[in-house]
Amino acid sequence: MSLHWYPGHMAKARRLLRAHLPLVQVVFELLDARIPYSSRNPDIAELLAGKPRVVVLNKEDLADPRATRAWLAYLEQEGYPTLAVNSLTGKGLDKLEEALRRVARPGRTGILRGMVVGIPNVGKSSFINRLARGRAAAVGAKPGVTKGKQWIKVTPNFELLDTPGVLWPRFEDPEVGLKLAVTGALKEEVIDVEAAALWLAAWLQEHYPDALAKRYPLAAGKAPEEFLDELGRHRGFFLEGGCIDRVKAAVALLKDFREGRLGRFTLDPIA
Ligand SMILES: Nc1nc2c(ncn2[C@@H]2O[C@H](COP(=O)(O)OP(=O)(O)OP(=O)(O)O)[C@@H](O)[C@H]2O)c(=O)[nH]1
Ligand SMILES: [Mg+2]
Repeated sequence: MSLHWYPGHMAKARRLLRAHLPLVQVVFELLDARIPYSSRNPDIAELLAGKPRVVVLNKEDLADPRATRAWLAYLEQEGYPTLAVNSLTGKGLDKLEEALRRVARPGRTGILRGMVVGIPNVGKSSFINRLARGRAAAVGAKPGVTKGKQWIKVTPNFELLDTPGVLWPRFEDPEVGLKLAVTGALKEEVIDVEAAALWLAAWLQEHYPDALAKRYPLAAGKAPEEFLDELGRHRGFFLEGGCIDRVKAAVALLKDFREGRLGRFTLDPIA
């Protein structure tokens, strides 16, 4: 994975979080239910130390339900109320009120203010929109949609601050970078799309051997490279001169995975 992706606006976003922390009574830490470990920003853990926190495993509809149950139990053990949520349908949000009651009290004005933080594209704006029952915040399938901060009134006495996604400058473990790439947290321009897709195909073959062949019968018995070529050929993705366009095939595979068409997967095992 490229090491030159960490943009200046991320440092700015981190400063924004720090500056607004004193204004809120609670922080919603949004994690991607498919990668609860890899989507956790180690930089932010330090920033949030001591602040009341609710952990939200978002996109639960895309994660393996068994793994989600195990992750919920594990994160609760850390002492944070933890919910598994689908921000598109609202599934799981009924548990929010009780979680809040466990950790937070409104401020002096009687208004409870919360800050929603998490990596790019994890669904921060969607989560807020669902709670506010409207399209209060801009949402998009690409990382980096929310550029600045925005306060949204969920109810007359509950307000949420939407913030831009924040990553950290270096992934100690290259698998963390690959998992962030395949789940859509990194901009397509800064990742090696083909390497990410090949890694995903190999991962699926190892952990859910039937998943690829179920969606793509042509994948049966093929190594990842060969599978990607076949997929490109089958879809008619050719470069000028007749070579298979493996990048286009890679993008197609990643899109299917991100939209849940291959099934529900959790890429992070509990340590
Ligand atoms: N399947 C599924 N998709 C979701 C869920 N929540 C959000 N999404 C999708 O994820 C994408 C990103 O959502 P956003 O709400 O823009 O994410 P964000 O964290 O605000 O992203 P940035 O502002 O770019 O940091 C959009 O395509 C959403 O429709 C969910 O619970 N399940
Ligand atoms: Mg956003």
